[in-house]
Amino acid sequence: MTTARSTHEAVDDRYPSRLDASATHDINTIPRPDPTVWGATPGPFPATALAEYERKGFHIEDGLLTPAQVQECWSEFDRMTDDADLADSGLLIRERESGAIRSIFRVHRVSPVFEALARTPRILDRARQILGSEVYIHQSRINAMPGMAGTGFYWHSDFETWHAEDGLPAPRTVSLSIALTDNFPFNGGLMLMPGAHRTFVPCIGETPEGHFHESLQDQRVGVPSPSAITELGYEHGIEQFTGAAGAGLFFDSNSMHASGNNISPYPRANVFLVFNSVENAPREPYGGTAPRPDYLAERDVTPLTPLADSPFA
Ligand code: 6CS
Ligand code: FE
Repeated sequence: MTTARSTHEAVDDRYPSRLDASATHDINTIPRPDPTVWGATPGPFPATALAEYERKGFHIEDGLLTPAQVQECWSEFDRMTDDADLADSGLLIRERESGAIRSIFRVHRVSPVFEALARTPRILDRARQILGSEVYIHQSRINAMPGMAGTGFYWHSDFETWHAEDGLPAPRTVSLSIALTDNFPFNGGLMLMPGAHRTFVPCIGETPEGHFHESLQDQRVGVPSPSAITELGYEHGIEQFTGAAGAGLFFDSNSMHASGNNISPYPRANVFLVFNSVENAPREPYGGTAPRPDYLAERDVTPLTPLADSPFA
């Protein structure tokens, strides 16, 4: 599909988005042309889990990490929040109102603990099984969602942003969110529409240069229309990722997901590891803006190598 864009040349794009507001009259959702599970690579997921992932676009593994392994991650997160170098690195995103830490990006590079987690064979092999290839980390982050002051993330598809602003050609990307605190319905637990990953929702509105400076706190562009969200919500319903600390959610990059504000006293901190296929390396951003910084979208697609003596084995 060749898409006329407001200020840059037409490109061949199977997932057109960030379209002219003038096009609103004929914006339709697009049936996903790509698979959810790529090929038939053997791996740790049993067939039932893989079938659920294929059908719903996500799969939850309770107890993916033991309490001791969660504690190791939590202590590392705690250390990072007090790390002066990190504070000045640009990798910390703070809440607009409270100034509390909202996210820390690129944890797989700045922390040996989270690098080990990403290279843990039983986790790495699950990503390879879904994506059918060698994988690398496109993006990693800890979303902190502090108690009383944590603000959520409105409905969106991560792939829509990673396609338009980072240049990922296809949704051959899987995110793993691991709960570092208990995730409840009332402390910002992530919500997903089961099956909506098979629909791509073009978004209206051209991407401002440097959009990430505000989108990581409050995303306004690259957000589906209320009518598209309503249609998908009634078609697919909504499920929520809740569970004890240590639970892991594997979700497709085009899953429609959101999380509410956290007005409870209980923090909801999750680490996110975004595995991308080495066959899906970033190209020029399809939305026509300059590529985002590498802490949001790695450009080095060297495959991850398994860490045999990982503390998370
Ligand atoms: O822009 C991004 O890459 C980030 N934005 C959201 C709302 N989710 C994915 C990702 O962390
Ligand atoms: Fe997201």
